[in-house]
Amino acid sequence: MRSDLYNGHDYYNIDDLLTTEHKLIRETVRNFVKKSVSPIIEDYAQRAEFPKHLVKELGEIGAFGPSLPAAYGGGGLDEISYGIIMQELERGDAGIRSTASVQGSLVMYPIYKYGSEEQRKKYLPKLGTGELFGCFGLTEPNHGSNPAGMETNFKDKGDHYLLNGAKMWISNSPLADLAVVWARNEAGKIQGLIVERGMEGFSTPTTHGKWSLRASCTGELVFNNVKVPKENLLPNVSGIKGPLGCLSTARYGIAWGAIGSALDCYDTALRYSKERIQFGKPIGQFQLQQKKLAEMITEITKAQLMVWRLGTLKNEGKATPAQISMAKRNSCDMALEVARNARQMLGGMGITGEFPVMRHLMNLETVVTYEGTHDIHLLITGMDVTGLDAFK
Ligand code: TGC
Ligand code: FAD
Repeated sequence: MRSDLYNGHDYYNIDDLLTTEHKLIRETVRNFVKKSVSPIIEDYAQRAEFPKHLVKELGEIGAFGPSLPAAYGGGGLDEISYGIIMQELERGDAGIRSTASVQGSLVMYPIYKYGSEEQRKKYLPKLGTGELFGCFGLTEPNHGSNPAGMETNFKDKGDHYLLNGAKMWISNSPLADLAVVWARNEAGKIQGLIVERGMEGFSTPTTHGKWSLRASCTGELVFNNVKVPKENLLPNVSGIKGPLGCLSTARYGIAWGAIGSALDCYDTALRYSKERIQFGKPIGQFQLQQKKLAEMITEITKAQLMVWRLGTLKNEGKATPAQISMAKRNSCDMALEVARNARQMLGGMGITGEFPVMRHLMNLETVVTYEGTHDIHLLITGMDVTGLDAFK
């Protein structure tokens, strides 16, 4: 069992911008990670197994939908608190943060934002505690970066809808009790449906052989003439802006989360650089290693400032999807670079499970890909600054 000595890094005194409540929330989640995640996560990742028992614990610490209203299963917290929770969770493991992102931003959020009052009351409190576990089905085998091309569809059969199609790369699908699924109606409009485990014709095969996000369970959603009750349609949104709106809330969490991976890699490399002796001195005394550490903490600090500002904009209802997209891309890119350099600083030890760095590095290959790839986010910024749409 590895000891977790992490105590945060705050080079620009960003703590001064946080409230006492923010710091208390951070301490709670950090303690949870030290007690319940760090001691077990490497073994689960090595076995490619999701620690399902953590779902209830994540509910207990308020990790699911922290910025949704408390009356609907959320935490009633501000957006900075939400970001801090995601950062601390990913400091433990991106797969654990993913679980919270999916449940809060991609399952609870659409039911809260686009659902009927009956749907909100039926599902949200149980999702908030982790009694129910959800997943989000947007990506398809033939439509990843361009979900608007989706083929999954449903037909109105009078007293129910008939759903056909398939989703792939779905976090938590093999274990989920329900899925928020995006599909095309007969008029070609994209709408959301709540599909529950046990509905005939609905299956969730597991995806095997991942080298990344190994402590998170990924699978497919297969719909073969699934009869979905009419009351399971999300009534208050139609069009691709429905799922894209959910992505904006999840991408915001990832922008904070990836900094957690970077902080853990930096923390590990910094510690190691003072302990590992080569040529008669700590490797941290060599200029080349100091350059790596100096660049890591500089880039981490820039990203910390960016997400803090984004959080204040989001609290004021002013953060644009393009601003969120930029922060998601920047944090992931930065964290990957930090993880690669930290891995090198640990030499051979860097490839082992004795240290968390290789796990974070491999996880980040997913984090930089899902919720929109690096290239897609570059094009979103490109479109925002030029007014010219590369996707059309
Ligand atoms: P486009 O024509 O640009 O826009 C259509 C409508 O949607 C609105 N919109 C957004 N609204 C909120 N948030 C956003 N991020 C939005 N982006 C667009 C837009 O204003 C418009 O509204 P309206 O009222 O005019 O109709 O749509 P497009 O189809 O051309 O989109 C292009 C593109 C590439 C930006 C979009 O398709 C995209 O973002 N692609 C990336 C796909 C992606 O991110 N997939 C993620 C799947 S889920 C996932 O990965 C979960 S991982 C979970 C985990 O484990 O953490
Ligand atoms: P593609 O879209 O095929 O892209 C391949 C390459 O082409 C990329 O480099 C991309 O940047 C590039 N590319 C594509 N279009 C353009 C363009 N116009 N210009 C320039 N370059 C372009 N999805 C869900 O719906 N729910 C989930 O819970 C979920 N969880 C996931 C978990 C994991 C572990 C992974 C790996 C993925 C998950 N995803 C999920 C899917 C994820 O969102 C997609 O993988 C991602 O959006 C990219 O789609 P794709 O894999 O089909 O790649």
